[in-house]
Amino acid sequence: SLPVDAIRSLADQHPKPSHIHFQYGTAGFRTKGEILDSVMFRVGILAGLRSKKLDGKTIGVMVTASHNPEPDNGVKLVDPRGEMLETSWEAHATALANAKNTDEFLAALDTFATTLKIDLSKPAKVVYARDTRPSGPALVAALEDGIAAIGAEGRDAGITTTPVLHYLVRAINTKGTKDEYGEDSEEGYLRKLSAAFKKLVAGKSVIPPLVVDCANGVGAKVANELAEYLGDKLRLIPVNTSTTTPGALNNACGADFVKTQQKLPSLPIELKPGQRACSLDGDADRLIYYYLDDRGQFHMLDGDKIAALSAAFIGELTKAAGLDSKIRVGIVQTAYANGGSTKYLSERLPVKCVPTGVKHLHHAAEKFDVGVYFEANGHGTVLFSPQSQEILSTYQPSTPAQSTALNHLINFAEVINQTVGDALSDMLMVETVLAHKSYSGEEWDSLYVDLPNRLVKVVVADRNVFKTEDAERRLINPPGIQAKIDDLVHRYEGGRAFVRPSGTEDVVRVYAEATVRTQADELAYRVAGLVY
Ligand code: 16G
Ligand code: ZN
Repeated sequence: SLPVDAIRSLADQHPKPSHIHFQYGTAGFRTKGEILDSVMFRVGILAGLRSKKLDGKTIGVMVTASHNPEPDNGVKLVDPRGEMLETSWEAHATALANAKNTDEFLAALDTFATTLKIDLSKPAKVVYARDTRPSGPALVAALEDGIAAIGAEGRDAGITTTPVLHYLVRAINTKGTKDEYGEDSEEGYLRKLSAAFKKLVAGKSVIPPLVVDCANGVGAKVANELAEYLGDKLRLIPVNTSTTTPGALNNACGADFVKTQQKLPSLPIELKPGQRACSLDGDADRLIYYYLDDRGQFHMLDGDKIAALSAAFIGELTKAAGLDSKIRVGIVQTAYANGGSTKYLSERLPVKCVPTGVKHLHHAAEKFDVGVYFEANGHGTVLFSPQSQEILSTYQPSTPAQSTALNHLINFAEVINQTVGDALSDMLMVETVLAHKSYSGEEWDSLYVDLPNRLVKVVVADRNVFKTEDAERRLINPPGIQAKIDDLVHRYEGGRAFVRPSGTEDVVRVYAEATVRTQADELAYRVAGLVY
């Protein structure tokens, strides 16, 4: 049965603020850090219960608010394979977080454990980490109270990136099995990635140094460590690494800033023409590249460009290895993918469009033998199915060229963090492809031309009335609006637009693209006018 007394006495120390409704959304619970204490405590208990439900497998908990402002914080659960929490548990998390007081919370827990048939006598293990936000330590303390209250064993992974935490969860749960993912430590992660990368670029000419904007967040710590492991193979220049300067996190820098502002972040050094640089977001699970051309003009290489670069390369490798009939490479995008990228990719490989949010992309990518998924915002990874991993490890190449390609594929699968989007791992993937193709940023950029686009947000009375279909590309409610959007879109050359409710903010988002910049802007504002 539930350790009611232990839970009660600790729960009383973490009362829920009365006026607030919490919701486990696409990125877990996320709001101002100062109101999250009760949520953290309850998530600690929930993580313990999830672990018990899954026979004592280790569950992950990440305390972060990613690219959001410094005063924000958040928490999300990670399932045993290093993936996002199973969707059906999101509602349970929301319900538990909103129980009014300790009595209601205990009653909710009891019903929950009974309905889900959780065997409370099972052991429970939770591994947790946090980013660099000032509200982090107190929130982790509340989380630890929850973990202790349910009698789970906690492991503190300290301050690290979201993708490292995902990696750890998978590594811990596969330890000693044939699917062992890697050593279950941050050093293990760094060793795994850097070793694979070094093999991938062995014999390639010297790679020019890479500026890495760390958003003044936790990525700075891991990027600095990675730089040591990489040494001369790839000289990283981590910048925006001020993790203790108040207000610096994600401020005028980082992947979200670059993507949404479509301009250079503030950097302490000047980029030379053609020099490539990249930005991580506040928890290092998103990556955006860019460079300035000879005229000083800014060029962004976003998640779509990363998908195009890497998917095409993996496709070429499978062909060169003689495996293209056995290993089917596919791409997963969302409605935000630039029309230019979708055209480029669908001429080469199967492309699937799914609703926004990592879990949708991840699950769709699992359906391919090798699934490449990226959101335009720079979050993405590559998944190798168990069958394709098996093929890679048993295949007998018949020529030296096939053998080389096979080895590259094997190392590619190692350099990529397959649990979740990982800025640093994706960066090594990009650098690998650039080195193999001898591409500059400009050559990479010219794979296809981005259509000019505009994203605007509209504050509406109730975003929940906005319902979409066809992977968020069409609006079915409120009635009548989609027909008007269609009407507008037809009037613009290369026009495309869609409206969707945000899953993280109380707004509706409007995206539009067209062949000409001014037209994309105009289309976006006119569509916004329809929903306002
Ligand atoms: C969350 C999602 C991200 C998505 C974004 C969209 C995860 C881990 N993160 O940050 O993938 O792009 O939400 O936000 O799923 P929106 O619904 O407010 O547009
Ligand atoms: Zn993030």
